[in-house]
Amino acid sequence: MNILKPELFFNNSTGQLSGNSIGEKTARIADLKGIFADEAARAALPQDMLAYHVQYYFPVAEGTEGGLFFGNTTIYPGKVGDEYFMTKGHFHAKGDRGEYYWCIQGQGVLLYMDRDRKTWAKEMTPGSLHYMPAHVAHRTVNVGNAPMTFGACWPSDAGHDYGTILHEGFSARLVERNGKPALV
Ligand code: M6P
Ligand code: ZN
Repeated sequence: MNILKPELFFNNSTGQLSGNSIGEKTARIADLKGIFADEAARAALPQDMLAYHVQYYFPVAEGTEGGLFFGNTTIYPGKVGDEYFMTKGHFHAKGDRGEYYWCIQGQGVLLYMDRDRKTWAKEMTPGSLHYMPAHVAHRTVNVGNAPMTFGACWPSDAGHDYGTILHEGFSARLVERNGKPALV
């Protein structure tokens, strides 16, 4: 019997995935309409500017019960007006599914919001580990001046509900005040 070679690699220092079946998606400024408070500032930025990049590994089809998905997200440093670059943020389409995030590089903040719109925030710093409970929306923000990368692991049937956040937003935002991140 042969010991097989791994077909998938995770770089522990950069968080990058490599292998045959890695998917990629990007979010450019053009894709983030309605996400930031200052729409005029967003519209004034180069629309092809990269805000964040995601790599993912889906070993089973999306929606399959019982599997796990794995990925990373790199948010580039930048601001729309005074609001830091961040992910769209989402609840899970199957709301009772949780998720793990862990910070690999850079300085970030994880925003959580429950169904009652109660929002709280956690610092993300290399090595920090974050559990997102079911029914809690999550969004990540790069508050540093270098790329911020975090890993993620979530159930293959969780799905993404972006609509709720797009229409109702989070009840708090991360902006720069006197050169420092502030939750407003
Ligand atoms: C993490 C995971 C992904 C998610 C990505 C970007 O890698 O939670 O499921 O797609 O972050 O976040 P969003 O989908 O909110 O833009
Ligand atoms: Zn999620």
